Amino acid sequence: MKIQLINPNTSVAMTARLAETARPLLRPGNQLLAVTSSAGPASIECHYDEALCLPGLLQAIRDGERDGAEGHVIACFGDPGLLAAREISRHPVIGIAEAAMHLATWVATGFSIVTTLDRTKIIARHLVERYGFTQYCRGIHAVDIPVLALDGQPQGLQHLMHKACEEALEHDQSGAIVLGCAGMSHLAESLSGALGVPVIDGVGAGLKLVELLGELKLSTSKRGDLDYPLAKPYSGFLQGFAWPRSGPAEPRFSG
Ligand code: 5HY
Repeated sequence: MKIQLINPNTSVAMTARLAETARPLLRPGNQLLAVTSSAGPASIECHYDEALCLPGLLQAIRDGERDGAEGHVIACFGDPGLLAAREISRHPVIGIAEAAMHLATWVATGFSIVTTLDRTKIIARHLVERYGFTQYCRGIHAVDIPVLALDGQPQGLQHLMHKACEEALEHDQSGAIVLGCAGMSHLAESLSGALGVPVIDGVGAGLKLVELLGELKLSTSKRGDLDYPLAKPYSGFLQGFAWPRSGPAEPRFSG
């Protein structure tokens, strides 16, 4: 199974680190296609960034389908464009925030999210509410480091994250941590060992869930609202995004 891991921000260095952490998790025989969005913001840290990362992300999904991907992981904690991505693929598409939150509820009755900037906590809060995890999420905390600065401080970051997670567990009386940024992915295992609680990285979680859905032969339903988009003209610089550009990527399901 070919699984596409999409970093919807344009940091190639971050994609490389995500791929390094994710690749060892793959089941033997499966293949990882790690890609960086070719257009959009350098990092996704507000609603504006989220909105403008979408064309690049959706283009990457189209390209991935063309290249034989049989599942996609959207590696950004805001789960940008998740439902639109599902509309243009019949394969499983998983967002890392939804993946991590689901897993957290299976290993603890309450979890805390630790993310990057104070400002982006609201994006995580909106997702918690949309996914119906309000009764499980006991708190959302930030280390106040911009996404792209996560790369620059490997030593300091481990220490800072450890302290933030410890405080979150104590303050929220929670039993698990959900990492609130794809760029924290490589820290999950060491933090889990140091804190003695499950620390869940959505990138690994998303990848394993795509594998699971693939093995169970469960694909995105094309009945109802997740069917392929309706054909119509798009104008201006989005003209090329009109569906179908050259017919659906996959035959339509009849059911
Ligand atoms: C992420 N932004 O996972 C997020 C989440 C964040 O560029 N990749 C980004 O705000 O920390």
